Amino acid sequence: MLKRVKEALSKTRQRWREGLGTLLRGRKAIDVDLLEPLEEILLSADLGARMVQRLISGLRDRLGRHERSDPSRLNDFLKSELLAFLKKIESPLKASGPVPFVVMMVGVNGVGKTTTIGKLAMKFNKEGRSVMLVAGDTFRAAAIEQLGIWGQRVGCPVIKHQSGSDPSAVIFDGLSAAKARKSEVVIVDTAGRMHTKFNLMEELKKMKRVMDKALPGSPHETLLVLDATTGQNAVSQAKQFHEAIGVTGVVLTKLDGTAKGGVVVAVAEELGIPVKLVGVGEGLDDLEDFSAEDFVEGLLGE
Ligand SMILES: Nc1nc2c(ncn2[C@@H]2O[C@H](COP(=O)(O)OP(=O)(O)O)[C@@H](O)[C@H]2O)c(=O)[nH]1
Ligand SMILES: [Mg+2]
Repeated sequence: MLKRVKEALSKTRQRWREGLGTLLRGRKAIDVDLLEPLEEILLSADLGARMVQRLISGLRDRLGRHERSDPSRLNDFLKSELLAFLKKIESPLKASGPVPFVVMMVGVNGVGKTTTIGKLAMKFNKEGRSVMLVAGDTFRAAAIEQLGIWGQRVGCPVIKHQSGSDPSAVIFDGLSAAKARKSEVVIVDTAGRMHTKFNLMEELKKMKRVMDKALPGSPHETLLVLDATTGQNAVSQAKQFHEAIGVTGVVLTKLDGTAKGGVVVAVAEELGIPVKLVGVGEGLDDLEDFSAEDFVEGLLGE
C-alpha cells in the first residue's frame, strides 16, 4: 500500500527533494535566510499558502529559540508537522451502520467520479458486501452506459433511467430498490457540474432532499471527488460544493502522474474535510484508503 501512494507521489517528491537539495547544498546550519526560498519550494508542491505559512512560522519559531538543528533535520521537522496535521483529517470510508448505506458522489466534470464508483463497488464487493449503483448522471447517455459497464465488471446491479430524465427520479427509484432488495451499500453517481453554476448546485440539493425522503438520513456520505492535477483550483471547488451541500469527505484522484499532490493538504487546511480515498490509476484496484503516514512519506520522504 505504501508503495502505491509513494509511487503515485513520486513526481511531487522528486521536485521537493531536488529543491531541498539545492537549497541545503554546502550548508552547515539552517538560517532564517533559508525560509524564503524554502517557502517557494513548498508552495510549488501545492500544499497551499496557509499550510506553507504554518510550516514556515514553525521553523521561524524554532530558529528564534536557537534550535539550530543541522540541515539534515529540516526534512524531519517538516514531515512531523505535516503528519500531525494530516492525522487529523485521516478518516477511511467505513460505510457501516445504516443499511442500505448510501454514498453520493459529486464533483466537476472529468474528475473521476464514475471511475471511483467502479473501484469502490469492487472494494465493497471483495469485502463480501452487496452493492447497488444508481446512474444519477442522466445528462449523457454515455455516462449511464459507462456506469453500466462498471456494474457488469463488478457484478452488481445498476439502476438507471433514460438519458435526459430527472436525476432525482432515478435516485428515488434506486434507493427504493436498494431498500427492497436489502442492498448493503448504494453508490449514487451524479453529473459533473461546475461549482460556480448556481442551478446545478441547486439540483444537487434537490437530489439530497429526495434521498432523505426515500431513505431518511441518507446520503450517509457525500464524497467530493477532486482531481489532483488541477492544483489549487481544487480548493475553490471544495469550498463551493461544501457550502452548497455539505461534503463529508474527499476523494483525491489521479495522484499518479501529477506533481501537484499536495493539494489535498490545502483542501484539508481550508475546510477541515476528511480525506477518505486516493485514486492512483485507471484500473479497478487503483483505489486506496487515505493514510496520513503514507501521504507524508510520499510527499517528503526519501
Ligand atoms: N490516472 C488516473 N486516471 C483516472 C483516475 N481516476 C479516473 N481517471 C480517469 O479520468 C477520466 C475521467 O473519469 P470519469 O470517471 O469518467 O470522470 P467523471 O466525469 O467525474 O465521472 C477517465 O479517463 C478515467 O480513467 C486516477 O486515479 N488516475
Ligand atoms: Mg461520470
